[in-house]
Amino acid sequence: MKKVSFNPSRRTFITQSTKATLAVGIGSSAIGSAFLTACGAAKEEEEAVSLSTGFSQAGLNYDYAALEPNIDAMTMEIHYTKHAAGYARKLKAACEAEGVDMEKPLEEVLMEVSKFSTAIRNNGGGHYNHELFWSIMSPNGGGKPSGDLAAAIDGAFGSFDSMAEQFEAAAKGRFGSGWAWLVLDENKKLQIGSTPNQDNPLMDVSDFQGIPLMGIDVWEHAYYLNYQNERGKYVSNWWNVVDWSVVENRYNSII
Ligand code: MN3
Repeated sequence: MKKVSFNPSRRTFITQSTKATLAVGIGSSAIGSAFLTACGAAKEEEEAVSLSTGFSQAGLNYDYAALEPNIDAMTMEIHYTKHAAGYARKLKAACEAEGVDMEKPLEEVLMEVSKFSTAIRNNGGGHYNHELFWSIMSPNGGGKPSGDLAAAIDGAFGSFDSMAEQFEAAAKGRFGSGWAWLVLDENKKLQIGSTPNQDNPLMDVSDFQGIPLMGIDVWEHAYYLNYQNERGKYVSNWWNVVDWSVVENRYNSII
């Protein structure tokens, strides 16, 4: 009988080496470590606080009804007090079970999330993503960014409208549940992409890498009560509540 020797196909090899490359992640880049330093520094310096996401819910800066008609009050209340609160609670439980030091930035845990359980990946991502999401929305939102971020958007995408078009396409095109993002990549270039479930671009397991500046939740729980199946309408209206001053602060703190 002919002996079958182990001979991995090229396809297997490529898959494995791609995974090995991805596992390094944004955390190993210069911008990744600058970002982590800024997250750590935020504990002492109040003005840098927008960059750091702790392990607990920080609270909303506006009422549940404040983003109407773009996002309805009941969606906001259920989203914040049930969905997001659940991620925060389960993240803490998982960190306690796995001995994760909750004194260090959550961002650092996410950048090496491949070392931890699926519970930390799902709930750590869920908690981080929602905290960012609440912080970049405001009843006084809308309009366009200004300053360096506006110039960077023009440079990377040609115009604000072209950026918005690409961002909407990423949000509408994400199959199933997930998020669309505007990030700074390891070369400090703006990029748009999306991630499934509660993954995010900080995670070493994500194939879309970067420092999140802005993200939109496209899980059905984020819009279904008001928009039903019309994710596209929700995404288009979402621009009315984006607080560009916060997104600009994130950009200016990292760049
Ligand atoms: Mn959500």
